[in-house]
Amino acid sequence: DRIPLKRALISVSDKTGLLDFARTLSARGVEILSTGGTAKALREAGLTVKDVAEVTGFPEMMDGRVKTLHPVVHGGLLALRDNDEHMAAANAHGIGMIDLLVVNLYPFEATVAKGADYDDCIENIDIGGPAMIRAASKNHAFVTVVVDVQDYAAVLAELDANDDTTGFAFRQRQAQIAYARTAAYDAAVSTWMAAQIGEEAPRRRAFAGELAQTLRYGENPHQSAAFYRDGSDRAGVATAKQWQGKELSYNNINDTDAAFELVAEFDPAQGPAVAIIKHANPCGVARGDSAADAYRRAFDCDRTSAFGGIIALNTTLDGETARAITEIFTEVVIAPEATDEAREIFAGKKNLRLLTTGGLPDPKAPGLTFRQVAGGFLVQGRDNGVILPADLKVVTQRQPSEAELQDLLFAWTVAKHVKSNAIVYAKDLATVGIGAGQMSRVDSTRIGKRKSEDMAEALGLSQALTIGSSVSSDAFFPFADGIEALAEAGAKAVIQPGGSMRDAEVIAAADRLGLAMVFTGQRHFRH
Ligand code: 93A
Repeated sequence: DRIPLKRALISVSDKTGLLDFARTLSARGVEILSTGGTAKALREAGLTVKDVAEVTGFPEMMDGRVKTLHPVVHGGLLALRDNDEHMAAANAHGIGMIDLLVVNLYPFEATVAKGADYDDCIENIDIGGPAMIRAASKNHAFVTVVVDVQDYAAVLAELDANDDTTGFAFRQRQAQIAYARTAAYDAAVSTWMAAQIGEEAPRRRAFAGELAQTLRYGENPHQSAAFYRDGSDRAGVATAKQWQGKELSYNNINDTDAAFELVAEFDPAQGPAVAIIKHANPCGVARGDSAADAYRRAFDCDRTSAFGGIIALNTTLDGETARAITEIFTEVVIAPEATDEAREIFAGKKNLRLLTTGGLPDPKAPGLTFRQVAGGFLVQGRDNGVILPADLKVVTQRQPSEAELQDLLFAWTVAKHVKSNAIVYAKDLATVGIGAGQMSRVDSTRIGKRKSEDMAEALGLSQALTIGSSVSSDAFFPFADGIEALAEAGAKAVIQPGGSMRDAEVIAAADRLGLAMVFTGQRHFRH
């Protein structure tokens, strides 16, 4: 299965590493065919190359749309060398075999990312490149294909170790990588086109991703894992700059994302906000007069759980906040920016990872989320619902006060980022008790209350922090018992979607217990 490498076709948009690679191939006696720009670059470096145009007998035409789409090229890639008829056809038509195909595609994804216009994006859809890649990959019994500049070294190593031949296993692996590339490429085109025609619903969509990082393991050490980028420029963990600390793990990435998406809900123009995340749920979220103040108030929601947490800020990480954070062990801090002073303080904590994103993601932006099920996966639009004061409907006799209204909206926003059933108690724009991920809403209510009592005790306070709080529920209360549990915790105001069959009973209970309650008309399940 060893195939000697005699003739290569090189056609690359990204010319990184090209000259060294081609020079080494040349030195090993490999004949090089090439397209316009690639041939020019090689010639300028003093290498001998043959133009594909010379082999096909056709010039590159139509602005380069037709360069390599010719039987002389595709016959040379697809012919089975051990098939007499194939070889007779090749001889009859003057088709020479191509043993190595090196192609990287027109930079479609990068063109879209830099905001190019429609025609520019269209012109950057590569046709000849994917056609050759797919042909060479199909014929991996004889042909070696390379689609990534990072694989040049592996090709040379394979040749080195095997007397200038490639083995079947190597070619097969390269073909597998190549099909991943063409599939992702077409998916990127389809995704872009969906955006052009305003097709937001995830119907008839292909999904693209580019490997960003092979992870050491997944959620648990016996699970393998990798991190893919989807090519979007949404500010967040996938596009952030990491300043220090070891590689993020699977769980770190998941939690960092949850943390940053949550704080991004809070407009920095209205002041700093900080979220602390554990197991993808917030264990403290607060706004504050300063970032440090917001951090301390978030920390005071549940100091026990905050240990080893992931912290996100909606504003610049400054020195004072960095100092406060380093008082306990934290895994990751993510913020739009960090001051030099903050970075210096963190530099002393080798295990702490610091990420900066340059900005905040838009909570209202469209997008898709995925979930695997056995035999398939679910796709939905991201939960970009945002409630404004004008959307609220007061359903009780008592109106919420202005301060309660602010806390209700704050708690509502946090609850959107808490696993269902979610109950969030808030006071003065800080969470004071969070009940997450319970099968019964009453249980979430009780857990939030209990955690608040534990914290009050730890802080040496005389009463639970939930007394006088405002509470959010991510979905409606099916029965009045949830409202009764909230009143027992000392809550004074409630925000929830409404829409239960027993809304009347629930509202009557709130009135009886002296609570103010508002309906949002929108639900925020999160599983
Ligand atoms: O416009 S194309 O789809 N038509 C072709 O026939 C074709 N053949 C190769 N683009 C084509 N290519 C692409 O040209 C390659 O995939 C590569 O990205 C690029 C290299 O062009 P140059 O050598 O002129 O820089």
